[in-house]
Amino acid sequence: MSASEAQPTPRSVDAVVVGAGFSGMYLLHQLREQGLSVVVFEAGTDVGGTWYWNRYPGARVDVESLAYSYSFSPDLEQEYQWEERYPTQPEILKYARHVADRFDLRRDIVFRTRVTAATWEEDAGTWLVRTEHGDAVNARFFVMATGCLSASKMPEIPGLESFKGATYHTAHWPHEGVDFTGKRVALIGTGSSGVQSIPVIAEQAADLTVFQRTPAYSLPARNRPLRPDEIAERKASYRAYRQAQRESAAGIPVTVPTKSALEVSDAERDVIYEAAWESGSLVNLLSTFTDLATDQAANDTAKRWIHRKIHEIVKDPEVADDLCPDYPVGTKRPCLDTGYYETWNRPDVHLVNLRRTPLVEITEKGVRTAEREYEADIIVYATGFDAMTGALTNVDIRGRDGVSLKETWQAGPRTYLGLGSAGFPNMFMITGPGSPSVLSNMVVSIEQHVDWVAGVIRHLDTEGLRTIEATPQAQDDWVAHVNEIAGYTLYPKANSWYMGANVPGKPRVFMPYAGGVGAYRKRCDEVAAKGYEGFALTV
Ligand code: NA7
Repeated sequence: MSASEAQPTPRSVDAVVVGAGFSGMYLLHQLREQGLSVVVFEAGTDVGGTWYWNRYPGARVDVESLAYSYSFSPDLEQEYQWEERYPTQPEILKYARHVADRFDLRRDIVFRTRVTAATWEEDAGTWLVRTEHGDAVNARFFVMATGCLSASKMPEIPGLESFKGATYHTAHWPHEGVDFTGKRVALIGTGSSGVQSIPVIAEQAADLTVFQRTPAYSLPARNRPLRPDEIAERKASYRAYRQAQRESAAGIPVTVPTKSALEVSDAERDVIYEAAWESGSLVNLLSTFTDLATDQAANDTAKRWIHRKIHEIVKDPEVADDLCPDYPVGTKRPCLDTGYYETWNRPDVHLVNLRRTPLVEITEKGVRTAEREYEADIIVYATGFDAMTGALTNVDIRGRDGVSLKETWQAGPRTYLGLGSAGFPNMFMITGPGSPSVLSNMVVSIEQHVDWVAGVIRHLDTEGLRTIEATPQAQDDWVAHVNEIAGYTLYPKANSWYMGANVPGKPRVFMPYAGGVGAYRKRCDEVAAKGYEGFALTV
């Protein structure tokens, strides 16, 4: 069945899933294997989620392909041939499509369809889910598999509509691509999307001006084709590797550090940082010492070292200064790049530091700062997402007594384990706020959540139970625990999207769980083993 073929929407199913990214695809497969009827609604015309939408030039994953892939099917693992160490967006999308075909997923996915509302109907004990096309489906279970970075965000700048040239957001890139040849390009935003696309756009454009509010820490990816021997070796040891992923802190096994950054000599530290820089692995960099995430002085050593590196590569000292972040390393999402810092040595690439000269407005002709107007033919917005909660609160979700999820979360998201929220029975979130999610290899966290949700549904059905819902007490305790763990770290020191700081008016709350994937999984397993402790189950 082709992705675009219209499919009839059933009126009543066991489970409605929102989103056909890596979460929704695996959830569909798992629940179907358990004999449930499932419908997945997907706004795009095909599977892939993040990797369907984010087609900007240079888009790549920052986790290695042999680790950033499903583990649920050993056959899939053995059959699939990854080509690059850090695959491009088209390669990952190809993988998602392959999985959809191989497990015949598309027949239960309704494409080009956004879910607009979901209401818990107390008497029926089901969710009524509505779509933009007016379909209404009843389901015992409602799962938001909408991803952490899917509600894209345009900046709050006056005059957005007045620009007469072409405008693109990195998260809504045209499928046919964009030809920058001979164009003057303005690009706003220097998170991962900006950092990855800037070198590629610079190659093509006549001239590129980048408007930077906050610089990123970026590590050269040192991407390369995978060697046959390393693929064979991983395939021969996949089971053990997957287990190590599940037990690790970030879903990527690394050598666990044993030393503080402050207990080694400057020379020894330099050698260790240089090796991490050369390795092209973010997790290696962040795992160099025990205390980078928790101790300011320790983190300062990494910060100074990276600043030095930036100054070594970027020839203009003023530009290099502007590219040096002042927040602790790792407290905003670090980036993985190909030729990012080198690009600043090009004569046709210019940096505007918005901290010095703020952005005032978008004009007919381009971008105006407090200092001057920059004319452009194309504006690229690499301005990110209303992360972690945006996609959840964009749907009008109403739980018991018509209570709205959006209103309930006005002061910040409140969940138990990032899986459920009190007042919203039989509703689950895959990698919701309060779970490791964006601090981890997403595929590992997605699989863990999907397995857990599939397990709880199996439990309910086996025991003849009808509903499950987080208790307010368990939720309060979990929120306190998430905050307590974040409080031990330096994360709250940066204005990051982890903190909701990139969205004006969004409460400043550290949203992901920083306790590590392994420890978190253990906690979820214990909760299940104790009969879903902290959840109320009813017949
Ligand atoms: P990010 O990481 O949220 O980056 C967005 C960038 O856009 C960031 O540099 C922002 O600066 C900047 N931004 C946002 N709004 C504005 C306004 N109004 N003016 C100027 N600059 C602005 O999103 P990405 O798409 O790059 O990456 C998202 C994740 O995808 C990434 O972390 C990886 O996990 C993969 P700010 O930092 O807010 O000052």
